[in-house]
Amino acid sequence: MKLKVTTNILTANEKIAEGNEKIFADAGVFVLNLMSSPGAGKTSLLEQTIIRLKDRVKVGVIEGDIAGADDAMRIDALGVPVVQINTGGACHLDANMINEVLGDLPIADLDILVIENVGNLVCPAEFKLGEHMKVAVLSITEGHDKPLKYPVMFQESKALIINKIDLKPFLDVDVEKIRRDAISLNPEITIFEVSCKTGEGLDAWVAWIETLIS
Ligand SMILES: Nc1nc2c(ncn2[C@@H]2O[C@H](COP(=O)(O)OP(=O)(O)OP(=O)(O)O)[C@@H](O)[C@H]2O)c(=O)[nH]1
Ligand SMILES: [Mg+2]
Repeated sequence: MKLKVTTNILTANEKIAEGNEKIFADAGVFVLNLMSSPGAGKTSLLEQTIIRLKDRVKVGVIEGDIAGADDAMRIDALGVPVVQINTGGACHLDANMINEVLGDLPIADLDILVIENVGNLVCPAEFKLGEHMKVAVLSITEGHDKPLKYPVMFQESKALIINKIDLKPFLDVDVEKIRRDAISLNPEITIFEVSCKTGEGLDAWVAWIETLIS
């Protein structure tokens, strides 16, 4: 019975996601769903990406958090359009939450819309929002066992950003194992090692994003 309910929720969500997909196609905007555990660096990556892109590319952002507008304020400070969704407890965004805020963004004027999902390594990967692609961020502070223990996010993502590599000297973490395991789960996944603190690796990530929207 529980499985049936879950299946119905996912089916209902999928229908709304298809509607979002059409809205995004009509607006000509590329949509990226950014996912990770709490604190892996999604907003930091977004800030660094916007700083590098915003002279050439029109970026908009939807922020998803259980509560608060901290992340939206960080993005607003960079002068790009942003809407904050508070899920009020839910551990992920769903397609209906996205549909409800689309009128608050100038989506027809945007080249790329980034949706920062609620910090959670499990649930966000299971809900389609109508995005063109999902991207996972994993901080090396989370440990090298995460891809195999939480496989769905890595299987669903087109790219994996391994963040906080500036902390490598202080940690017993095997970054090569993260790479190997992510590839074993998803042979097509594109992997970037970055530091949002030092800027290392970010130019390659930003160049890759630009190839997707050009
Ligand atoms: N040393 C280091 N710290 C980082 C890096 N990237 C982010 N941080 C720090 O990690 C913390 C969390 O970063 P956020 O960007 O807020 O993480 P988030 O994934 O958006 O967090 P939630 O939205 O709460 O899930 C902050 O204190 C950042 O300054 C990095 O590359 N290196
Ligand atoms: Mg954030």
